[in-house]
Amino acid sequence: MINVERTFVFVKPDGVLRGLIGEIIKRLEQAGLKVIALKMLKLTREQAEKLYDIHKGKHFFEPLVNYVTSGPIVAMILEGPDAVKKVRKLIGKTNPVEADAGTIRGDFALTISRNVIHAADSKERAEYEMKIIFKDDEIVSYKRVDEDIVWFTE
Ligand code: FUP
Repeated sequence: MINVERTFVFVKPDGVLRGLIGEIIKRLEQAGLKVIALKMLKLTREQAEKLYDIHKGKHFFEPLVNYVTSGPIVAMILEGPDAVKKVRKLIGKTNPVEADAGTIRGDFALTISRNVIHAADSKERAEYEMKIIFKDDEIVSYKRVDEDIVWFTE
C-alpha cells in the first residue's frame, strides 16, 4: 500500500534573505510533493525552542534559536508518498559539506549553521512540529492534477 503522509519544512532566514524561496519550493513541488499549507512568519523564541527542543543543552542550541528567530522563515506542510523520507533526501545531509550535489543543502549551502532549510526527520516529529506553526484550519485539502500519475503504485 502506498504510504501517503505529511511532513513539515521551513526555509530558514538565510534561504529567505538569499531569495531562495521559489527555488526550494520548485524542487519540492516538482518531485511531486503537494503543498497543503504555506506561511511566511518570524518565529518567536518560544516557537523556535519548541521546534528544536531535542537539542536543548547542546552547544549550538542558543546560537541556533537566535538565528532562526532573527529573520523571516517560510514554513510549509507537504504531502505525498513517503514524504518525510523523500524530503530528507531532497534537502541532503545536515552539514552542507557532506550533502550530495543535487540536494538543496548540497547546492545552496556551505556551513552547518546556515543550511537553508529544515525538514522533520520522522512522521512523529513532523506532526509535532507542524502543530507549532499551523492551526488545523490552515491546512488545505485538494487534489493535484498529476497526483494519480506521480503517486501511482501497483
Ligand atoms: P537536521 O535535522 O538535518 O536539520 O539536523 P539536526 O536536527 O541535527 O540539527 C538541527 C540544526 O542545528 C541544523 F540544521 C543546524 C544546527 N546545528 C548546528 O548549528 N551545529 C551542529 O553541530 C549541529 C546542528
